[in-house]
Amino acid sequence: MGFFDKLKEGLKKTKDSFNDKVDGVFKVFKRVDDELFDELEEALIEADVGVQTSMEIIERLREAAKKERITESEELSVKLREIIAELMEENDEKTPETNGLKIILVIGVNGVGKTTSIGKLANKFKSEGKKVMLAAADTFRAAAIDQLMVWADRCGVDIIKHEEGSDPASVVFDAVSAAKAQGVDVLIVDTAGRLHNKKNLMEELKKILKVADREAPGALKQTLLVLDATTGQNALSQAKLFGEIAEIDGIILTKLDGTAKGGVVIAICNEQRLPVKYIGVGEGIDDLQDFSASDFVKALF
Ligand SMILES: Nc1nc2c(ncn2[C@@H]2O[C@H](COP(=O)(O)OP(=O)(O)OP(=O)(O)O)[C@@H](O)[C@H]2O)c(=O)[nH]1
Ligand SMILES: [Mg+2]
Repeated sequence: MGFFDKLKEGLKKTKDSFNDKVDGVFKVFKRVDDELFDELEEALIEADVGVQTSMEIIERLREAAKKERITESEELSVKLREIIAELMEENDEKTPETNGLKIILVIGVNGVGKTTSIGKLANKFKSEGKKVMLAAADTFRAAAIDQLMVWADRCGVDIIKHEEGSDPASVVFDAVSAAKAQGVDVLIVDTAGRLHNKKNLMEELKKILKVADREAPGALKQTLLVLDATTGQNALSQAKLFGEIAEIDGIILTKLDGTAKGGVVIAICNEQRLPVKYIGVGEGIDDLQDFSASDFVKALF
């Protein structure tokens, strides 16, 4: 399956929801008037776009309709797609490139898909010819370390691990040393997602970053927050919460294949001012895609 077909397939449930709710409005209301805008706003909220973002979209759409004298709803539906893509692209800065070491810290609450996404990322970078290493800094459970080992095996990349219960920052210390010694291009760090103690988690992440800064001052560091799309608006609140804990560079949005709530991507991009970098569209090793707002919108409608 090609890249775009896979995206479409992965977004099927979200697409159905959009078709049903949003496109439904365009079918019922042929003329552009206040009633149409009201119904459309309602439909966007129902499609998990979020209240604030839905209102913003409608505001922009109203302006565009007025300025461009759009009177037919069919024409307005084309405009809607453009506006959604625009809104999502506004925060999408290019990830800086480096010839040296890149350290990716992967954070997020339990079960959102951190470890799985790390496995998929490792595979992706490796297939691009990069030397990849994993660091098992989720030392909270032995099973977490084992799970990352399985992915390291599957991808054929090295992994640095300590015993269960050991200090995550010391795992990162060893991993950074090994990465430097072995000329690694990308070091990906798995972390524990226990959010029940916000302060501890914040301290833990800070310590990890401090070690990485000290041991590899020249390395490019990126913190990616993993969010589970099936949780809908809850993913949005997690983004807010983690934004208070760490400086986030981008989002990995997982499990889009299993949900009709994919509309939340639009709210995350817009309200959190955070770019979605990757999306998960399945459990397999190839089921992680670079995110493109324009492809997303194309696949959605
Ligand atoms: N369908 C689908 N399932 C996914 C995707 N990403 C992850 N999963 C599944 O989600 C479950 C949890 O994934 P993990 O990678 O273990 O999540 P985690 O964040 O590391 O969890 P903890 O280590 O317990 O905090 C697994 O069963 C994965 O296969 C995705 O894009 N699509
Ligand atoms: Mg994990």
